[in-house]
Amino acid sequence: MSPKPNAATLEVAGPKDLRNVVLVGSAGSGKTTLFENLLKARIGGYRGEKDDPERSAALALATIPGNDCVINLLDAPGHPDFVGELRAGLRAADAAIFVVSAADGIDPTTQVLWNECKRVGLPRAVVITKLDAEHSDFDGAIAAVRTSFGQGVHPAYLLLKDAKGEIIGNLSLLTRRAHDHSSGTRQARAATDDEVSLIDQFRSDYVESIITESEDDDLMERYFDGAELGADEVVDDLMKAMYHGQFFPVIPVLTSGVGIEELIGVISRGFPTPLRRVLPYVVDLKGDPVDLGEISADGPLLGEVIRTTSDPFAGRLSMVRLFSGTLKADATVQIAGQRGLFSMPVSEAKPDHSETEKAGGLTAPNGTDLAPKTKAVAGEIVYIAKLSKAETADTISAPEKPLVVEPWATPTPLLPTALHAVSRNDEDKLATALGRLVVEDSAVQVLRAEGTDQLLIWTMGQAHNDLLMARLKDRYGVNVEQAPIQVALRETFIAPSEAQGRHVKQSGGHGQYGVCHIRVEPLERGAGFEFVDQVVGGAVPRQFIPSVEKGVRAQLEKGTISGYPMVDVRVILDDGKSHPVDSSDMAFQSAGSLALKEAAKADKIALLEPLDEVAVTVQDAYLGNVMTDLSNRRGQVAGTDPGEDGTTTVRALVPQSEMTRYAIDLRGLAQGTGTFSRTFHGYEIMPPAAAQEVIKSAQSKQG
Ligand SMILES: Nc1nc2c(ncn2[C@@H]2O[C@H](COP(=O)(O)OP(=O)(O)OP(=O)(O)O)[C@@H](O)[C@H]2O)c(=O)[nH]1
Ligand SMILES: [Mg+2]
Repeated sequence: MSPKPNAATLEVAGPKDLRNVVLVGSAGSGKTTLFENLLKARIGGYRGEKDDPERSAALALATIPGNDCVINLLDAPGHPDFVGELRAGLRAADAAIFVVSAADGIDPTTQVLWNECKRVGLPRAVVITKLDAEHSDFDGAIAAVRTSFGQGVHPAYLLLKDAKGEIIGNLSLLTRRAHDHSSGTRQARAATDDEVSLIDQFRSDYVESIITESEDDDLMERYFDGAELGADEVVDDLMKAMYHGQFFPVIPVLTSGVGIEELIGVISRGFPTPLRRVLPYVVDLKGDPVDLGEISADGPLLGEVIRTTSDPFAGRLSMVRLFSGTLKADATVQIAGQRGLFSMPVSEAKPDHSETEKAGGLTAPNGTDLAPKTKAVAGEIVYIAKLSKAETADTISAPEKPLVVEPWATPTPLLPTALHAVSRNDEDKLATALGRLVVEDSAVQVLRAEGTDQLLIWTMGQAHNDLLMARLKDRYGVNVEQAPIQVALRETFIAPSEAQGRHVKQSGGHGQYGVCHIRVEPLERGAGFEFVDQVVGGAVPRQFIPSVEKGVRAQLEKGTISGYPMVDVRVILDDGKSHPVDSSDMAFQSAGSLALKEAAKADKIALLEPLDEVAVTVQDAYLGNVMTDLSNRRGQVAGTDPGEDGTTTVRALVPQSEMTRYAIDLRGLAQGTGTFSRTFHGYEIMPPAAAQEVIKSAQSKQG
């Protein structure tokens, strides 16, 4: 028999004693309420503040004693902006509870998430909430859940109602017992005859599914021979049935406490232990696959950084899920973030790295507090202090046996906003504050835009953006303003042109004299700038030819009619005039610059705009919407590829200026089921009407 976990300190003896569970579901479905009620049931007071935007934006972790086990509960955000936290939560957990509100049903995003969990075979259960709300009914909710999640969904309990129809408890299909809360506390009793006959309408279906999905031949044989199976026998098979990822018990839970103890029971006896965890792909530092064999506390150390927080005083704190081995509090660990080993894109902001560092203390949640620990074993979720080099999704292993886990796909922030500090004082604090935000939140990127020099913050959506702005102000005291995104346009020539540039000032004293003639020819996209010297007979003296080029280049930088730099042109200097005394470097620079301006007649010039290669993946039902919208954004569709689970990916070239709010707009277009990526493609000519707008506004600015 395995040693029992100590409920007082929640000390875990081995992986068998643990259950790691994440609560997922749409925003407002009742995850945090359920989390708090589970805490309240087992450890008394809880500290959570509901409807706090910070609370709905981040993964929360707490530990409660289960029935002969310790339960690590993770509460994930439901809002799609915080999907990064949700993904981290799925990585840390061994099973997921889908929290579905009977009043609101299942939205397409939750459906997508279910399909994802199905693909990786993550064991799941369903909790139905808001059964007390008007117009909500349990049978309807079950039917909806079945339609969305499939036939493997089976209610484990029926509702117990009083004469007025109020829900006062539940009836267990398995044990045929009633849990009655009408007295204010939970009273368990044998079901009455009437209740039993109700239970028996559903019981055989439920039991049969468990036995079938657990693939327990012995029990199956006895069952079909007509033997009456004890609840305990069947419960033992529940974990197997859930583990196979085909059987999903449904537990109705009310804020009055109905269903809470039963849920803890199902988690304790039905949810898989960390020993059952299907490990992500693991390699060594050379990228060769490593087989860790059976998971155990004696195996090689393997953990993954789930979240990172940083405190100005305490430093960095890494939440780490241990998959294998044992971690000692003062151990020196190997930290590796090596996306390159898995052919994943490596960003400049987060380069691949691998180094050792001494852990600065080990803690684990005890209820909602943190308690120090001397060691932690496979399956535990712990906090390691002061790993200054560890980032979210990095692997923690032993320096003698360095390992790297294939990181989960962290979402790419796709909503850019431009920001600037309000005052000088804010400016001074801004860089440090942004640096902190980026460390804590792997779904935010900050960069200075090339071409426009705007400071851009890329987030997952409006709610994420608003939260970060609030953090800047409230936590770091930095006031910022947001501005519309500018797109880095370019000018170019679309037809050959020529002009003379004349800089002649000879009124007394030392004059200035420089005259040049240039021909300008368009070049292909991306060619940049070419300068060709075709001067014959010293019309422009040798020493002033570089001066003309310098003048032309300076004007290219400034552009000619729009204020945007000019690219993709060849300038041929073919003639000019000079003066033996008054010619100078300055005069010829000025002549060069004037010549380019002169050559830039309105009909010879066009604006270029940056285009992105965009790939949008949506459920087929929304494909039409998305295609129409892309063409409204002046997108050129390059093709469509059918994908998994009734999705299609559309590839298109779309002007960047049309993409700035796409992260928000796509949600509406595809009911939250769409995802997209964008990479810079190149510059193309902007339609004349749009270009005219830009030129007009540039000229009005010049006054
Ligand atoms: N009537 C009723 N209201 C509930 C129930 N569960 C939650 N609520 C309310 O629903 C609202 C949202 O609940 P939360 O627990 O914050 O929802 P959540 O799923 O954590 O939401 P996000 O964190 O934003 O994804 C709160 O106002 C709760 O009080 C329930 O069973 N019945
Ligand atoms: Mg919540």
